[in-house]
Amino acid sequence: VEDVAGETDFNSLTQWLMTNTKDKELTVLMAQLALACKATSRACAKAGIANLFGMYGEQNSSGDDQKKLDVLSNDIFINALLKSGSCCVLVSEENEEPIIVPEELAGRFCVAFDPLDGSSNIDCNVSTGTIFAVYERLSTSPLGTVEDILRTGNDIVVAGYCMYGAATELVLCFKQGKVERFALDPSLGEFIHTHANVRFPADGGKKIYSCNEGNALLWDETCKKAVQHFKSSGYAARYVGSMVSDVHRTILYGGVFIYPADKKSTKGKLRVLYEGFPMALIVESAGGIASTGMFNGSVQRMLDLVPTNIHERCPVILGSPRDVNLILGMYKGTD
Ligand code: AFP
Ligand code: FBP
Repeated sequence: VEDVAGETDFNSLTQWLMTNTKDKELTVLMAQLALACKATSRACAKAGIANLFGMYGEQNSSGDDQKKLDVLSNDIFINALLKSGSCCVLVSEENEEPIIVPEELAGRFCVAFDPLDGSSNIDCNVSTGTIFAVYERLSTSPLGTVEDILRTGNDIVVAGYCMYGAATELVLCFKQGKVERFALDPSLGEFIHTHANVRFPADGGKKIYSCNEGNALLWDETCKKAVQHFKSSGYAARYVGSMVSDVHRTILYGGVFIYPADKKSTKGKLRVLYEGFPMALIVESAGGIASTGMFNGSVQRMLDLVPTNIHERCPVILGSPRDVNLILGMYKGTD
């Protein structure tokens, strides 16, 4: 193993974007998103020292209590995206209303994002992440509109997440493209391309099921039966409680991540625009399956949902075809 200091040739995100994206406005947008991820990574790493643990004292669009780092990371992303000059509509988990970018700063893209997902994990130094989806606007009016972003996941131009874990990793997927991994080199302050064309393990990978089983009594019978099946088939339970970490592990190791609807949360917990859709595009592009399970009377491919509200929720079943198909088969009555 060579010392990293001996390296002389770096595959940076900047260079990767310039080679793979012919669209200059999109390249600028991606560079600003990466900058915001780096700033958020730094804030998470210094949180204990800089007195950034703990509550901010307000509630966000979901009625969740906001942490200081939720507010800080949200400001970081909004400022970076406004300065890109490439965005016309921004939707953040932390803002009840969409931000319609003023004409003098506006560009062609709309971004939905959760600036710091899993923030209930922050104060005990467990991984968190940012999740985002980029759309290209439809309207030709001077200002973007909410309809520009209330679209199916099939219209996403770029989906990505950044994980603030033992290392900071950015995972990107351009439409009809491959899934690419970049790791932040803290000494360079640069994301370095580490893995091209990330795919689920071909055989379904490790036998892992991932869900908040504390809710099991509220689940439907099929979900209970599926998890019982995994338990009796030698599966391991793994659940971080940060979607980015749980999905990242599911893609790399295999298995299934489930956040179902239940008797209390009849649409599940996770948000369509900035959790379900971007993760679904990445999972499908890596060879996995992302479904809602039984939802509104049918089993639906997640990317086909048509959201009618920017903070809409949906149930999530995603992972290796081996495991997701087993659950979907149970819903369809074939298993
Ligand atoms: P927080 O940002 O409030 O921690 O929520 C994170 C999250 O939306 C997602 O990252 C997790 O998968 C999910 O919640 C965990 O939810 P439970 O606490 O209900 O298991
Ligand atoms: P690894 O280092 O092999 O991952 O083992 C970790 C560990 O010893 C503990 O950190 C953890 O609490 C436990 O295994 C998890 O075990 P299980 O796989 O039985 O859930």
